[in-house]
Amino acid sequence: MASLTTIDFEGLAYNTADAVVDDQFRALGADFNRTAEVLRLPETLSPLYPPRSGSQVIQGGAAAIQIDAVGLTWSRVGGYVTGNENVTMTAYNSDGAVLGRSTTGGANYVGVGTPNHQLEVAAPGIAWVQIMPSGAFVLDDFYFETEPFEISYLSTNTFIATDEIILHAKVEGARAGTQVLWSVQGMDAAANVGGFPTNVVTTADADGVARFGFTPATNQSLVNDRRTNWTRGSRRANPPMSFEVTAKLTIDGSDFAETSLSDANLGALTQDETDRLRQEYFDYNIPVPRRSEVVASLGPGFNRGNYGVQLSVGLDTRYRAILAAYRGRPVTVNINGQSYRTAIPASAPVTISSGYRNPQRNRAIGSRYPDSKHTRGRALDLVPSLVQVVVLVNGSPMRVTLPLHQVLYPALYAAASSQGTAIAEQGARPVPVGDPRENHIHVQW
Ligand SMILES: [Ca+2]
Ligand SMILES: [Ca+2]
Ligand SMILES: [Zn+2]
Repeated sequence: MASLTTIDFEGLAYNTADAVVDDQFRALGADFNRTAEVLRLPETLSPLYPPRSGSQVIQGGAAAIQIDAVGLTWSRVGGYVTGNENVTMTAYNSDGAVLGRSTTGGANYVGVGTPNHQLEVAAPGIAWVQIMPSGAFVLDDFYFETEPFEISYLSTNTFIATDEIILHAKVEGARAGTQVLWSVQGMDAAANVGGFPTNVVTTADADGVARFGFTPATNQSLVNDRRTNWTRGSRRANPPMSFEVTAKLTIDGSDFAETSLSDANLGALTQDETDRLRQEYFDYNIPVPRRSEVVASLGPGFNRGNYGVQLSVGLDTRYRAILAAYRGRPVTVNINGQSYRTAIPASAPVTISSGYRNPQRNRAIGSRYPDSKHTRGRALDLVPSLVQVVVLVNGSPMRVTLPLHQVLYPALYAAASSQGTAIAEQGARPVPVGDPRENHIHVQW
């Protein structure tokens, strides 16, 4: 948040060797350089150059007064000047480019003008100002408005526990003693987990950038929480883990500014749907798919998971290939002890009872195998529906229903075997193909 700071130069020594303004206001965010002598009424300051506040002002020494922004740049800077000639304040950015100038327009001490002429420059990114000439002028009530202290992401704002999350904060006038302290707080699904980084000290680099990275999974409390509380099975999508990150800027050990991610114009640091799904694989301690392997839901049959996204290694193309191999397949039907050749009709339905299942859903339906091919998008459970065919019996057409276990399941098993490893199952238990207990064909690849 922007805040206005005014320095009135009261209370400074005025007649000793210390009567020079230099680093006294660094912790407030302004570093005076090239020396500025403190003058005080009536001892050292002429009444022709009256203070704007109190009894003290500063005066340029051998060179122009230069004042550097410390910690944060300024959006507005100014002060009140009385001189015996024109005085100019020039504002620069950190690259030394001129951002603006403000001048008094000529001598303004008592008797020739109006003392305490306000100089001000407002511009984004002011890193320092210079007030010239260095001769007979005094300055009082120097003020500046700091720009917001901001955090930015280097990486994206979604993640899983093993990703390093990297944040930046820009510090101005960086030098020894200018540090940024970072703290992380778990939110949403991570709200009850402690042990995240607290007041981790970073020092700005030569560009003034303080860099902080943390990897959630290095917090063993989080790993324990995920592996304990998020592997019990669920028929609903997991809520996201989110983090609030706070950065505290200190100057010479004093707190100067503080900001949080929630103050920034960034999306919250929170898991999107793809990463909530990927997080489950970490939680179950099985290989985590890449983001590029997560695709939009293929629909209710193919996606028996809890999310609008899923894994699919050819679930739809394999299903279509199995269907094509099943339909039209020659089969034999037994009528009154006599065998007749016929085929699976071209419209014979095959239902997908289960395709992709995310690990939590897989656990919720009772699977003991988190790394089942269903959680990898590499398995389908298929169920044939009853169909009728017309068979010529003694020259007369006869409508017969193809027997489920005797004809349809073996045909579907054979068709599925063309696309992967097929198993006839009763629930999760393998049974022989054609066994009356089978209730689906599981096929995986
Ligand atoms: Ca200084
Ligand atoms: Ca003053
Ligand atoms: Zn299966």
